Amino acid sequence: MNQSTSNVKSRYALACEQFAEWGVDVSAALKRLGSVPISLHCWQGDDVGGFENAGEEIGGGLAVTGNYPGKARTPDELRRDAEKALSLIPGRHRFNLHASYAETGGVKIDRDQIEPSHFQGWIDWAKANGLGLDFNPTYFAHPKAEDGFTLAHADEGVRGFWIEHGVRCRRIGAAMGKALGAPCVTNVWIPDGMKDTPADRKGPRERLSNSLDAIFAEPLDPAHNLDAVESKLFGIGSESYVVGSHEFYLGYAIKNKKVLTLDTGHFHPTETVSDKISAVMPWIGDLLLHVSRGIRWDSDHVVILGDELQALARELVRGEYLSRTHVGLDFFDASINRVAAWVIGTRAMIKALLTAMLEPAGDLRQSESQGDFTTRLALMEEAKSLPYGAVWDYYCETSGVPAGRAWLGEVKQYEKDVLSKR
Ligand code: RNT
Ligand code: ZN
Repeated sequence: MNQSTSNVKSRYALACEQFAEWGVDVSAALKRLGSVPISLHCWQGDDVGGFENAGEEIGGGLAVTGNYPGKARTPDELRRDAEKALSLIPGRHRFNLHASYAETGGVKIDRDQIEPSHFQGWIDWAKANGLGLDFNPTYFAHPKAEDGFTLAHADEGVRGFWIEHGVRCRRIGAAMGKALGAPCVTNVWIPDGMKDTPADRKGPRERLSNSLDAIFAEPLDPAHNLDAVESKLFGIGSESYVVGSHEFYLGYAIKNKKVLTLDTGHFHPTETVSDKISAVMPWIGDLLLHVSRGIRWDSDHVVILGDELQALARELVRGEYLSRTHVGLDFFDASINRVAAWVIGTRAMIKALLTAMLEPAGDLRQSESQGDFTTRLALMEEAKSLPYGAVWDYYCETSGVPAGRAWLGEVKQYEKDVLSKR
């Protein structure tokens, strides 16, 4: 045992004593933490580019800024990069793909033609790496999405094309889930909306509702595929109206027993997803989170261990919602090393869950139920300086990944050896 390992162990032992004084069982928390997979989004690795080579703009109101060198250009490069990131993240996780990451062997296969076979490379890779897979139809970066409408399009032909895409994506999701022995969450997000004040808000929503019904008509085994629907408040170019708003999808998900997706960047900046969780959970089955970090708008900055992330994790733990929650990430920053972005964001998410699991919940609830808000606030503030770092380092070491800042050296080396040569 080297010096630093024994330091990590002794700091952990001291931390356990300190948490015990607050009535918190650290080893029970670590056991729970290890059972929560995070779904890493593939699109941080290549700026939401995909591999169709259509030369299309990403569109859909999505924007990736930055031109840091080393972006993945092929599925193999993306997989190597993801493997590097995953080797620096404690726990067993999932990988979240978009339809635009199909592998078609150089043949042009349009979105209404894709099949599970085009994702066999991903399935084999996931199996070999002990990962689950999640999936998303891609309703952007395509000529038929250029005017900003897809499933709610007024033209029946365009709508039909995108419905067929959705139908095929569910089958692909089910093939992934079946092959990997855990359900794939297939998440529908569409960009449809209007830049300026619409004359008809109702029509597009009726069309979207009908399109979704058509997509979901085929029964699929929930052990293989779970359908999710993701709302948004506004996007670039859809400032005045988004067809798939929160109220729309909340209603749709409740009525049709679908997974509700809450993206932390998809609400007004004074609204928080942490507050919405206990409000929606009594009415829906499962929840999918797209954990992101909006700065002034839905900017998809890399997730960090800030107040809102911690509040989100606390709500999941306090409400015992984790068994019904699929935690996915959704950010894309091309201004920094992309592998580091994955590592930073995912480690932050796991740290937030750890902190939440180490919360002295009993004491806080007791003071609240006694109306002693002075004690509640005092304890919340004192609990902030408990030794979470010592527990985190121990968790990393016992999970076989670098503790503390040591992972950064590995990413820098990978940048030198691999990324800088692209
Ligand atoms: C867009 C949504 C959506 C996308 C990804 C690429 O605002 O958040 O989830 O970010 O599907
Ligand atoms: Zn999202």
